[in-house]
Amino acid sequence: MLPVMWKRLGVVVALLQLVGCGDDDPVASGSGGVGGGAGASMGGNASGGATASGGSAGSGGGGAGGAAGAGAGGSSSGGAGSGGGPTACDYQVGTSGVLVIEAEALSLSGSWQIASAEPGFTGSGYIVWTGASQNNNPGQGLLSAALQFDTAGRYRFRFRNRIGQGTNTTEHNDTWLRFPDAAAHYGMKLSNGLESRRYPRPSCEDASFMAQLESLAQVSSAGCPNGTSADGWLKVYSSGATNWSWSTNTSDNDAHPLFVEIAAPGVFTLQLSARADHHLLDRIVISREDVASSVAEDTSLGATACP
Ligand SMILES: [Ca+2]
Repeated sequence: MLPVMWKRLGVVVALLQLVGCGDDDPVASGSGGVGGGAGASMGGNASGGATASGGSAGSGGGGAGGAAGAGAGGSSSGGAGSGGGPTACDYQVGTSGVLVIEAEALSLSGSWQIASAEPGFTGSGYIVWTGASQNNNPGQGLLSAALQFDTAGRYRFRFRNRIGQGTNTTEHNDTWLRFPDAAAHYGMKLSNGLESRRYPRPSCEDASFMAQLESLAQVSSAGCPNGTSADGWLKVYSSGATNWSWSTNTSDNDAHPLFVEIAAPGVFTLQLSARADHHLLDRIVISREDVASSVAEDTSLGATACP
């Protein structure tokens, strides 16, 4: 048994190196090593300028199989509350298993602006990041909302978005995302019925955590996303669209849709922050995993604000 385990760990380490916690993430030195037990899926906080080097932040377990605990590590500057999340909610999952937010109704910060020049939006408009791109600096222009979940489970995150400048579909097409107090959030795509998962840094740099995930029967691969990620933030991008689109993925050139695990009913924080300039966000939808895309993407649904 032991030799098998060591072999498996070796494979995981090799895989992580292959996947390359890489290109423009300069430090990322720390080997995940012996993670500190269960705990948050991230250790950082959202207070501006932190650049989230690799190994140091207490990564911890995150929700392997939904079992491990939540508990945000650290306070967040956006009013999200620390140590377990907010109590009052802004939005709730509706009876159809769908939560809807009109982006223009969020409390904006930084250089986010409400606009309505591009036709085809829902609600009263959309938001656009008019500041400088924050390609390696998540947490700027922080947007937060408290979300009520009445049922534990896995939920898909997607936004209705479009590029707001030019016609190059790989520019002006991404925003940062994290769920600081949920059990886990990651990119997940199915391949031959098995899950490939891409966790944010630093969680994905914890080799023992990734090995633990890969030991789950339904998971074939767990690791870091291609491209940038830091402090629990995932880069979320659209591909191939110059019109309004639901395309919502992480991991460059290896599109993984986004999911969040809710271990128990309660209120959890959604955070977005600026990445690409001129990225337009119309609405945000979070839906129970069993809800069909045609239902989640029904633009006639109204926002599901808490009473
Ligand atoms: Ca809208």
